[in-house]
Amino acid sequence: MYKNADEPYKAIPFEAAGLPEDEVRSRSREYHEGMEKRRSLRFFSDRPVPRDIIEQLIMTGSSAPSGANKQPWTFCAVSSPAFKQQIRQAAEEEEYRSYHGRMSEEWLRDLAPLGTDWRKPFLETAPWLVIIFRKIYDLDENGHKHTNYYVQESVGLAAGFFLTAVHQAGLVALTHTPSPMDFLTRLLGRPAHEKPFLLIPVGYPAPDATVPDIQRKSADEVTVWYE
Ligand code: IYR
Repeated sequence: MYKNADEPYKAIPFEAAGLPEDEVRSRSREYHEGMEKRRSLRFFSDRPVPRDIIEQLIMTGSSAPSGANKQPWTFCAVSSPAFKQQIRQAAEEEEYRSYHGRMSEEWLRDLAPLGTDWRKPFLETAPWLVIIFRKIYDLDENGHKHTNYYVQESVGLAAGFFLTAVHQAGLVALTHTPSPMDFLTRLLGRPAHEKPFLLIPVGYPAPDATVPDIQRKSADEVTVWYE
């Protein structure tokens, strides 16, 4: 629900961790080591994940910073087999068209190392599909529009926080982008000012899951220092 923006500035104390540098260093290293193990996975187990766990993961996603603290996102969490089946069917129809003509030759060549195709069985196997919507504006109870800011950036951050939480919890996820994605607005009955942003299957990995043999860039490749 829309929160009234006409609130004055009010500050409260911030609880600083105040850790020694060595502790900060070892925490940075350990966190990085853990995050380097994260992989996008396409092979899920059908082992159930209780709803309370998904809610915790969503609340970590929703703790992300956002433009003017508007939190311009909705997380739809789908475990209903009927909904998952409809989503898979609609996604595969779009993906089939994408892989058979809509995507450029260059795009298809770029995807070859990932081993993807139009088939998306994981949309039914994974116990949960979390679909993040971006809210281009908010509506208050009188139907008045209220602007959101940096919506793309904000929702990208929320998705990143969510994926991090999934990984830290010991679960796996895929950032899936069936294109176009408007069928999700229709199937999930979302209002027109909410646009699908990412479809993220979440669950346990299949016992025989594999991942593409690809590498991440090095620190030198992604960093420029100005000291
Ligand atoms: N949406 C398609 C294609 C796809 C596109 C990119 I960029 C990827 O990194 C992976 C897949 C699909 O999900 O297969």
